Amino acid sequence: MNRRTIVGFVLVLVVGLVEGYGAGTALSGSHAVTQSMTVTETTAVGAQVVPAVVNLDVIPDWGGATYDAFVIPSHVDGTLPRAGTNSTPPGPNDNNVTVPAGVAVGFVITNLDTAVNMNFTGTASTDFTVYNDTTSGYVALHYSKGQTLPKLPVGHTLTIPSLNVSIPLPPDTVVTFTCTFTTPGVYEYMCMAPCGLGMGLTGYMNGYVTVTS
Ligand SMILES: [Cu+2]
Repeated sequence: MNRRTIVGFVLVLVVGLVEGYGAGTALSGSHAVTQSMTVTETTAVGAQVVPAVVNLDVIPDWGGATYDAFVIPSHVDGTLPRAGTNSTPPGPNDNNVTVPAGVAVGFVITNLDTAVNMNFTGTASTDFTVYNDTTSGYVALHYSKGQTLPKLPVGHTLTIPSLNVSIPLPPDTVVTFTCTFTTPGVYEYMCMAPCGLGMGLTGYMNGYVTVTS
């Protein structure tokens, strides 16, 4: 198992548990996450909601020096990113994802960048877990919504401004959190850390989540 598989598996379990105690929006049929991302899905058991999982890598210098980028793992194929080729979001970029509304979507962000670009301060906008890649294995640190984050060194963030969600991405970690999009639409996500020329650039450190009904 690679680390994404392990964390993805853990996340599915966590999401399943959380959802089991949640509002319990029942699903019937499939709700596959689309756009060629790596998806981990399970079959529904009883009335439990099947979680969807979004995998994104943060790759340093993906499009040249300091053009760091969020990339769907299946698009890491050696070709140049299709970034900045469109001005109308969401556009044909390599980091747009589509998820269903009303379902707890698990995000598994693998930050392959070892750079530290800022200290993340404030409070946790939502529950999240940081899996630190250490010489003795992965060490999980869980943060709860509202918890103070005193100067956490990060390379990037995954921020969805319209939902007031901002997740710090420390260097060389896998970070997981869940998000339920209740309203269909297009949501911009971005990195708020000053990480270079990819910051704020669509297809690099910006992307879009399309939420379908
Ligand atoms: Cu960044």
